[in-house]
Amino acid sequence: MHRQELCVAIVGHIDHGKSSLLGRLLYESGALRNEQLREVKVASQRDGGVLDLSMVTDQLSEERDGRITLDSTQARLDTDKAVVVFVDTPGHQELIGNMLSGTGLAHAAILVVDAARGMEAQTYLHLSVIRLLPIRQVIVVINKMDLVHYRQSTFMELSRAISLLFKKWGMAPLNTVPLSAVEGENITSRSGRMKWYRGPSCLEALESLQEPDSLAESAACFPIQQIWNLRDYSVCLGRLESGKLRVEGEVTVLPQGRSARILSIRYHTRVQKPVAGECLGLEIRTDIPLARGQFLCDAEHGLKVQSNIKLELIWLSENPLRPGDRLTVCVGPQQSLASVMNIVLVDPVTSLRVNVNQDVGLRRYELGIVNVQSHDPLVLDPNARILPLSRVICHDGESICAFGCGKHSAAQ
Ligand SMILES: Nc1nc2c(ncn2[C@@H]2O[C@H](COP(=O)(O)OP(=O)(O)OP(=O)(O)O)[C@@H](O)[C@H]2O)c(=O)[nH]1
Ligand SMILES: [Mg+2]
Repeated sequence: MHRQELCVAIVGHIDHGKSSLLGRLLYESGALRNEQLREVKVASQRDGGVLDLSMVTDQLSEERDGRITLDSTQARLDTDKAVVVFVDTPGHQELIGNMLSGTGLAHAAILVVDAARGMEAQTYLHLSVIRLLPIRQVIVVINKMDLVHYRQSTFMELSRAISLLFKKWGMAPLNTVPLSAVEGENITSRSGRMKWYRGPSCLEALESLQEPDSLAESAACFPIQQIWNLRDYSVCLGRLESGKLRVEGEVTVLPQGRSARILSIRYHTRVQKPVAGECLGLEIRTDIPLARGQFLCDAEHGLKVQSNIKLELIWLSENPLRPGDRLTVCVGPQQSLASVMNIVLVDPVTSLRVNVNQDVGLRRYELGIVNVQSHDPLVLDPNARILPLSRVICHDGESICAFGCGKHSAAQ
């Protein structure tokens, strides 16, 4: 049976045990090579003797010496039921950029919470990242149950609080799994020390994740990367992000909203039915000159072209964002300068919204809803089915200053 690869990001507050959990999962599933295990054993001996499985992914000497994950790393687990590519991400607030670059690839996430410490600042911020991307399948893991003597009441209290938090954001975890990464309880098989728990082990929860949605079912979307406008037709190169295209099919050119006909489809050799994710050359006939940054879409595309845009952002720059500021908004291959009209500050814990203090502005690592007027109209997918047309990055001319998702104001 063909099994699709599923990419799972492991996120959560610093030191809550993300790397230890991943190392333990790989170890107990027999996915570690002998030399990998030998190397981790030797490194652990130098460091006190107890096998430290966080070193499976924390391989840099700075990571091992500082006992902290600095950058995202990947590890693969191939079981009878699933093929999972894990992305271990750093929990330190200052490393949110590295956390984002790893998490952006994921189809699902494990949110790790320390049983003894409960939810902390990055638990909330990472949940906001998951929501904005959006990652729709989330497993919550309550780790370090050994530190609370595997008490059911501690687990119940914490899992209730986490479920409430998810609910505030219109989300729900698929499972909430109590475990101990260090003592290896409830990792690949049910724990004898938490007989009160009736749910799946961590591995069982992972194996019941849904495979990624087939993008072929969404509307066709082909961003134009390169173009040659010839006398009778145009040749465009790009990647089919979603949906299907066919020779002689009618498509709409966005943002202009003009129609075009596909004369031929080329992918090394002539093909008739390209699938989502493939890089293609298209011969197109239309009555307007085509340019990089435009899109070819199904006539029934559901996408919106607008300049008045509502962005939900995590602000990353040291310089706060204030109404009246200008920034460059990037959505897939499109970018436009935009003026900030107003900013609403969102509390990642309570989900409450207040108008931002205009003198203070939106500060680093804060979450905000920012209304902007873009100078050029942008194509966005308000339903977040075509991810490159929903995710937004902003830069201030020098560096990336925000990450988030975009919605047209009318869609709110
Ligand atoms: N008692 C106990 N300690 C744990 C458990 N899991 C992890 N730890 C300890 O918690 C500390 C942090 O573990 P890591 O796995 O490095 O945590 P992390 O979430 O990957 O940390 P960052 O990547 O830096 O955010 C280490 O000292 C681990 O040994 C657990 O189940 N029980
Ligand atoms: Mg780590």
